[in-house]
Amino acid sequence: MRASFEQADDYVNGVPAETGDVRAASPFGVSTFIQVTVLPSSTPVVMGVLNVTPDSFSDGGRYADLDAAVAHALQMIEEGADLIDVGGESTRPGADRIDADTECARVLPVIRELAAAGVPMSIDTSRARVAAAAIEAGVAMVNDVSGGLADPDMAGVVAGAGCPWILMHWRGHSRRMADLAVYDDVVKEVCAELSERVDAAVAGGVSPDRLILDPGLGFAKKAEHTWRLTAHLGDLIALGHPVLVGASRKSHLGLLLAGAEGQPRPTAEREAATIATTVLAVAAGAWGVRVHEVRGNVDAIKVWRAIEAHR
Ligand code: PMM
Repeated sequence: MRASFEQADDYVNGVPAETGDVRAASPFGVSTFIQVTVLPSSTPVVMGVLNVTPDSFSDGGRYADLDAAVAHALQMIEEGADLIDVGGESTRPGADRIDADTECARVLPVIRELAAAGVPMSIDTSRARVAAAAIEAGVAMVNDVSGGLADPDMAGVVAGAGCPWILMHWRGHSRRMADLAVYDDVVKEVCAELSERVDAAVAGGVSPDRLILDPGLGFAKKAEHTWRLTAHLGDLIALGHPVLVGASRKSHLGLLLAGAEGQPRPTAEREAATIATTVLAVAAGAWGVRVHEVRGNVDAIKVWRAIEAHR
């Protein structure tokens, strides 16, 4: 298991690199030992998805049991994941919301066990109360698919903790996001809307060097929007923050790989396509990728790095 990131003395996406083990300075406890906002550009972050939900689109129900969830997280770390993104609420299109207590009951036992094992984690939540409890239990980063829009208290929690915050592009909860996939120029609008989220986060007391941006592929986006954002990732990176890409197994890949009768390729069979998106994202300058199947993506990044090292 990788205990901390490599020393860095260069710049990533225009952000000055910081170094070192932050255990001593951490307000969260011993499991918070990674300095995750800034990294050498040669080391893209691989975030392994751990959905502790009964209904996520690709792995719903598989890791709802504590032992299965912990074992899967440890396996992803073994395969080379840099951190585990623990989520307790499905954000698949059309999903109903659950309450904060249910979300906490799903994620906290898993987080506590993984923290005890020294596993670096983020919490995938758009609720401030869940984020605060997860930080207390040992996560190092907040992954907020709403970019701070869903809960006005999120900025305060993140500012208080001083932890990194992933601001994903989002226009509304799962039930209504299909209706919100309307753009004149998706790249410009996503960049503008994310810039507003950065401004709001900073106004809420969060340091800009703690912010990571994410285009929110598939969230209030049709396949054509997702492809266009992927093709123009550089515009998002030019905003000056590390950029995370979550293309893993998403529906644009299922549609691209549809069978002769138009039926989307099943989620578990979208792995090769996911790996292609990973390579192209890191080659375009992405800070990291969020994936379900770690090994193949880590291998692909190693191939990319080997080629880069020989330029
Ligand atoms: N996608 C999902 C959930 N959380 N977080 C970020 N930052 N970016 C994403 O693209 C993203 C996310 C939906 O996928 P899942 O249901 O497989 O977790």
